[in-house]
Amino acid sequence: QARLANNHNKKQLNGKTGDSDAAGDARSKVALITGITGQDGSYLAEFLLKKDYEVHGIIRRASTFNTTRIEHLYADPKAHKGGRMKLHYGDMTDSSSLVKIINMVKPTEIYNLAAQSHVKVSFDLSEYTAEVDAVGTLRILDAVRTCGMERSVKFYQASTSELYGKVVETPQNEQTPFYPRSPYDMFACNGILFNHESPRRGENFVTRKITRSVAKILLNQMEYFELGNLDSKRDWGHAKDYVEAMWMMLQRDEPADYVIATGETHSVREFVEAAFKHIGREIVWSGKGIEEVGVERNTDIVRVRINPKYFRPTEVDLLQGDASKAKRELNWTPKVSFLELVSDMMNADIELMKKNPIA
Ligand code: NDP
Ligand code: GDR
Repeated sequence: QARLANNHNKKQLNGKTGDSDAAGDARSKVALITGITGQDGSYLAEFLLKKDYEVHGIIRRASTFNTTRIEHLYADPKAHKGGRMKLHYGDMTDSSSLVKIINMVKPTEIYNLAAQSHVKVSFDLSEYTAEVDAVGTLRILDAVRTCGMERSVKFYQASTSELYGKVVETPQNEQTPFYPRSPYDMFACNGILFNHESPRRGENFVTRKITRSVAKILLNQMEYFELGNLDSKRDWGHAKDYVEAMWMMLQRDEPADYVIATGETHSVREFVEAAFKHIGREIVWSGKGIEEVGVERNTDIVRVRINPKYFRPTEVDLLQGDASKAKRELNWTPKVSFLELVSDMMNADIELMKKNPIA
């Protein structure tokens, strides 16, 4: 069976995979997603299942349910059973679990999305973050090699626009300094994804924090909320658009790194304003530095305050991506605009807070 799977994998790589809609081959494709319970993992699983993939995901043991974002993908959500999605316990810090899972699943494509992904937390948990995000990636690559699958697997790495750090040039593209190199001689792509958000975004990232809070304000469940740096600028896209780009990268004949971004940049302040505008209210800013507040026009009620505890030891001030290579080579363009993203997240959080005011 293993030999068959291997032959089949080789066929996949030798077959027609040059364009971004290899739908004819998709039925025999097997994807392994690390981080399947996260924002991107859940959208990607959904996307690949629609393309008829057999989808496997690695989940880690937690004391509370961590499968909320993918529950709807089970054939029988109540019993957590059935369908073409299969979950396996593992951890990015545990090599043997990774080897066992890869050996058993025999994936044709691996999407490595697992990470301690919160930037502020990475300063507090630096060693653990490096273990999971950096050494974890190494463990996956080594596990592929240990299983003798480096010639048959296509590998997607969730890379990040954070790598650009301090502004050297804008917009940032694949040529902007930092040059990842792989000693693994395999089909491996870095998706250098700029910030992407959705109603499934973790609650402590700034966009979701804002949309949750503004929804609560609308429903009179909260009077004001606190933020850190209002002036940092991000290139925010929709996660649904971005997982499609991940898949497109692995359908090419040759591996390459791609920036995935909208090309637009907006400040945290603008995001706040747009979220309030969505509920028909206007925010005006007054005061300076940590004294600055966001006041609701015509009411004089303070809705946003600054709390220095949300400042970062070092801040990335401005991110704006240039995804023209992805447009050229993958024919990828984002479909969801900034204001549509804000609306999508606002509508979802208003619904959520109506149903469950303590969410
Ligand atoms: P999330 O934080 O929503 O999801 C992270 C996933 O990784 C979760 O499934 C989490 O599991 C899992 N995970 C964390 N630690 C481990 C571990 N030790 N072993 C196994 N699994 C683990 O991130 P996103 O979905 O937003 O992002 C996906 C990837 O893309 C991440 O690597 C992120 O750093 C990167 N990225 C994200 C961007 C964005 O704007 N969203 C931009 C650029 C890069 P659990 O549910 O149990 O916590
Ligand atoms: P980021 O996302 O650090 O860009 O990392 P986040 O939403 O956490 O911060 C964006 C900007 O908002 C400012 N900010 C606040 N941030 C949070 N979380 N909470 C606040 O209260 C707050 N107030 C202001 C931050 O200072 C920052 O400038 C995300 C993650 O998905 C990473 O995994 C990924 O690598 C990068 O995007 C690209």
